[in-house]
Amino acid sequence: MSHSLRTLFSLRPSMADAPVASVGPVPFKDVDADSGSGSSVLEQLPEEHADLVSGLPCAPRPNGLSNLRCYEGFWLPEWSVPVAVALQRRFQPRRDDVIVASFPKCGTTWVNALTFATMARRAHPAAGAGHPLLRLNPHQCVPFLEALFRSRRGEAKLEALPSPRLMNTHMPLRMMPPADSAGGCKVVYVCREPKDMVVSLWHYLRRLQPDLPLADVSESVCGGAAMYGPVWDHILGYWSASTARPDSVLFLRYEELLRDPAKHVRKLARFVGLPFSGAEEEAGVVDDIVKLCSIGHLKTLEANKTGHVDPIFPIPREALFRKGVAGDWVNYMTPEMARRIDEIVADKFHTTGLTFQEWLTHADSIDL
Ligand code: PAP
Repeated sequence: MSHSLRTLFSLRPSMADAPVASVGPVPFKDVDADSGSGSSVLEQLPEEHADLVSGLPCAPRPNGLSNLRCYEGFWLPEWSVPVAVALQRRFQPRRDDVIVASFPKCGTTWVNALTFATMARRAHPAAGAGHPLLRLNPHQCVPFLEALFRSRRGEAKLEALPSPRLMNTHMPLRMMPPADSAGGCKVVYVCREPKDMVVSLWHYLRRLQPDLPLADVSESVCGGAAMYGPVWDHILGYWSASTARPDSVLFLRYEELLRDPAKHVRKLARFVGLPFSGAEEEAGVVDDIVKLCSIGHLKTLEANKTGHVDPIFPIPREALFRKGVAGDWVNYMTPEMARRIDEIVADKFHTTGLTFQEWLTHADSIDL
């Protein structure tokens, strides 16, 4: 078994008998007194990592965005190389932790919301007027591992969180800690058709650089040197883990979620060990969760219309909620751009059983 597959899956003996809490994860912002007041990440780069970072291959990026460095085969923002090291060395998942993992722009915000609403439904009924997702952005409910591992203080906050913890990461599977220091936990990975991911990423980055050409974003993704890329290796790491250990890694696809969100919420609930009861089904709890987390609903909420994604990434939160459809690439990509991505996808995935074929043939954007 590779390092990546050994990662995350062995039970830490001390956690094996930990009681299973039933109230679900707490909304992170409610217990994090200073969330939102974060300072510059670059100021917090630990001294001891300066040599490591400066010795890695570099892909400079314009407009004040952090340079990318290639660490263990993945292009990470410079500031997050020490974060990856810290995660590998010190992150100790608990048996009842759930981690939402994704490549950026593949449905993270949605799956954070759905997983939070599903796991926290006993403490916070989805139809309730006081639901945390009505006053907080999904990223405020589910802490970002990379942000926490920027500092020892952040690590301590994570350690202090009551179980079960729900967290989010864009890190590739191989940046998770090795088996001998890791507790067992569950990972919910969401993947998206790469052309739609590229178009979504382009729209997002244009908030920082309005004249950014789509061709530049597409090229960097194809060449591998995109944030957290190569995207194919990111997807394949989690895909292989999900086929080897389906009880530990749930592999979701954004397009399938769009097609039948209720079916996937049920799947998610079973996966995290909280299947819907007959009474909940009758009461329409699944539909309540789907409605609460729908892009149409989330977009209207003040918490998602105001504020910024991250203190060091000054993009407004409302940019997290754009169209939310499959097939939007046809509205922006040239045939050559699309063909190039399709060819790489075919080459990288043809032996894996993972296919995006059903989405390659769509001529129009599908409003689901
Ligand atoms: P992140 O990696 O920065 O957190 P992420 O949430 O993964 O971003 O991706 C944003 C995409 O998910 C956007 O896609 P688009 O640009 O193609 O429209 C966004 O619209 C979509 N999205 C966000 N929330 C939802 C939702 N509730 N339902 C469906 N799609 C959503």
